[in-house]
Amino acid sequence: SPSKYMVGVGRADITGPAADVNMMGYANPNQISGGLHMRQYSRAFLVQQGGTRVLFVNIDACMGSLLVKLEVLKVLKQRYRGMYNAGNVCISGTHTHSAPAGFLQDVLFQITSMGYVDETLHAMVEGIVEVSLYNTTSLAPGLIMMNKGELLDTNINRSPLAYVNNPTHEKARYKYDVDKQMTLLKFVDQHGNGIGMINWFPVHCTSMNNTNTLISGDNKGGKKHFYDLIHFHKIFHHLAGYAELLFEEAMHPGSLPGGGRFVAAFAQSNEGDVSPNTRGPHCTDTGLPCGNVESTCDGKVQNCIASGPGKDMFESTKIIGTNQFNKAMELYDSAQVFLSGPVVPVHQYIDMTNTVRVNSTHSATTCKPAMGFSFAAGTTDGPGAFDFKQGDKSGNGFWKVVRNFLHAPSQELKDCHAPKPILLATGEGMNYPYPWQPEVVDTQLFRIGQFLISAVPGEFTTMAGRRLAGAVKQVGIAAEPDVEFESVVAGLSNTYSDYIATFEEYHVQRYEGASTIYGPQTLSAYIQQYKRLAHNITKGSMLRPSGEAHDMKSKLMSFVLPVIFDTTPFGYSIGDVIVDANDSYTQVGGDTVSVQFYSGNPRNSPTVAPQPFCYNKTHQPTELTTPAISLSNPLTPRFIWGRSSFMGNVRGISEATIEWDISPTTPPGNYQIHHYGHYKTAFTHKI
Ligand SMILES: *[C@@H]1O[C@H](CO)[C@@H](O)[C@H](O)[C@H]1NC(C)=O
Ligand SMILES: *[C@@H]1O[C@H](CO)[C@@H](O)[C@H](O)[C@H]1NC(C)=O
Ligand SMILES: *[C@@H]1O[C@H](CO)[C@@H](O)[C@H](O)[C@H]1NC(C)=O
Ligand SMILES: *[C@@H]1O[C@H](CO)[C@@H](O)[C@H](O)[C@H]1NC(C)=O
Ligand SMILES: *[C@@H]1O[C@H](CO)[C@@H](O)[C@H](O)[C@H]1NC(C)=O
Ligand SMILES: *[C@H]1O[C@@H](CO)[C@H](O)[C@@H](O)[C@@H]1NC(C)=O
Repeated sequence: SPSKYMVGVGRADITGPAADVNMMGYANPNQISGGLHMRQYSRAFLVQQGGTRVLFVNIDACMGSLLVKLEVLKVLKQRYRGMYNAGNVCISGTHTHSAPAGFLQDVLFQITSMGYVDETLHAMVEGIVEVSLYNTTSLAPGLIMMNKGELLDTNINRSPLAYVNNPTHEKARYKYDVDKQMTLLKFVDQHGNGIGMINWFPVHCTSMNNTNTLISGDNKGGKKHFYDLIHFHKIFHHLAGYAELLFEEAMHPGSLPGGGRFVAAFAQSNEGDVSPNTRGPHCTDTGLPCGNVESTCDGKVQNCIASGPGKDMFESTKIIGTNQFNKAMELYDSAQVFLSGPVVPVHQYIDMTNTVRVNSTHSATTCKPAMGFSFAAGTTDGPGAFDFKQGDKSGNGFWKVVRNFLHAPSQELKDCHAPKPILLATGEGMNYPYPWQPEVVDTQLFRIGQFLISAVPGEFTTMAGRRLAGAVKQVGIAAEPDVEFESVVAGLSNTYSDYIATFEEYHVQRYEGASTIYGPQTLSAYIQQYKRLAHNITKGSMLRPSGEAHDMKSKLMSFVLPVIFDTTPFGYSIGDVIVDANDSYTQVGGDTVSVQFYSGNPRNSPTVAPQPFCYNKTHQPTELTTPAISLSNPLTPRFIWGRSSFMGNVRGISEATIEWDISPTTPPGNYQIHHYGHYKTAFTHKI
């Protein structure tokens, strides 16, 4: 019989700086934000039973971050005394690679963003804490249902040659070398009306590649223009967008992006070795596959790039997002299994450089953090910039010299990480100006009835995630044999500590193994720890005391320049049109309207939408932020920010281009394109 829970859902805008800031994920120094494709949101799900609550927050960001979590907790602890702590709050990232960087506190993750970026952090923290959900009064009785199903043609393994090194008997238990299962929770109020949906499905949000500079949620969170008319779900005939916004719009036809009451989150799982680029890696020059262990073409990684299934990254994003949307809607509609049982969170900060018990006969030790040479090769979703290759177990002489200049790893560290050749000894002597990678991480497990959520501080590969979820489930079943436990991995939660590959995959030293930072026993350590958490959750056993999170906020440095001032060429004012729209456009040809204005830097108004809107001209908008036409058609325009010339750059001239794709479903009419923003004056520096 279903348990009645107190439930609540909420959503808030967390969009970061849409100009001048490096994007997080590909570590490509040239991928700097220059406009807005779709805003970023946080989506929160709160479940309470008795006096115990768990809060799961899914954010359209590259990952959860300890810095963000600590800042959020500072606010929540003060506002809602005693209700929230590190244990019952989980913040998990969708893993989009098209959102601004600068919200992590470790040096390695700040290199391409030139330090931490206060604007990114601020937008994220404000957005998360402002969700009007956290007070007890905003909870209402409700029920939660669960469903799961197989989603094909949406993910592939990007390191199959590491996966095959796993034990044969273990591989034999699985049909695929990536997980195809989507697991979904449906939230309904006491009248049975749907209020929210969250699902976990493993796939990198790297459909948009490392050339994209518009902020976007990628295949899970974002929303793109469609050129074609697509038939979707029964309640909706033609709508455009990607998974989260698509779902929310389907539940509230005609609502603005981020406007409807229904909250739909597409969360990340064990996606470490999982790519959405289903055509697989090919050489960009010859078109031939480059599936060798090094993922190279003519010895170089730069030309070996995975793409697909669409003709370009926009279409691929659309297809992968739509597949997830369709499967989620099907599972949502047919969900019948109710969650039943207690709500229990458990959490520990643990020092990952401690000894682990591998099995009943062996113990081993995890290592201080270090990155292998193959880490710098990048992946076939986004190759690195230098001459590093994947599967490198010996390293390269020149870079060893460069590395020794930073810090030469000790023999002890080398032995601990073997067979990984160490490129960056991040955990040893690299403490300047503050630690390069974390030693203490969040480990966390939520129980909602028979549903177990292992919130993990990094990117588990397919097999690593299967082992962890399986181990946690076994502990549950041993304690309560009558309960049909369901066990999911919530990837990229709370702290970010790179990848977690299996012991066997580690020995192949592709990107994921090279980025498994605590050495070959990293996964064993996590399995040991999450089993302990599961024992606590099912049997109430006490855990041994553990570490404390390191809060670096006061030490963080930033080298991102502020906006100095905004100006225009002589004779023009901010807001003037540079290139106007044409007199008319046609629906059939899929015309794109393009209008350009002199504008201000969008960083002047981080929390105000520089989002453009298209207005129906005969309908006077009463409120500037309310578009007069429904956005359920593919009408969401793109905002592209740029500076035209070198002189423009020096003098702070911003050009805002608004592009709006007309589709066959766009109603004929007269439209106006409005663009809103803020500028900083040269003399008073007022915004
Ligand atoms: C939470 O709710 C209580 C009771 O309605 C109210 O007094 C309090 O101001 C609220 N706190 C916040 C931070 O909204
Ligand atoms: C990114 O995708 C575009 C197509 O949308 C393609 O032209 C380009 O080569 C890709 N670049 C990389 C580095 O993947
Ligand atoms: C324990 O792990 C070690 C090292 O991986 C292995 O050699 C040994 O066979 C394992 N023992 C058992 C009982 O599984
Ligand atoms: C708009 O007009 C310009 C200049 O005449 C032309 O180059 C462009 O193709 C037109 N765009 C559309 C979508 O018709
Ligand atoms: C524009 O607004 C007018 C007045 O509200 C309405 O009659 C007309 O149908 C609208 N046109 C479109 C294309 O939405
Ligand atoms: C988990 O179990 C409950 C119930 O026995 C205890 O109250 C908690 O203290 C315990 N958690 C830890 C971290 O040991």
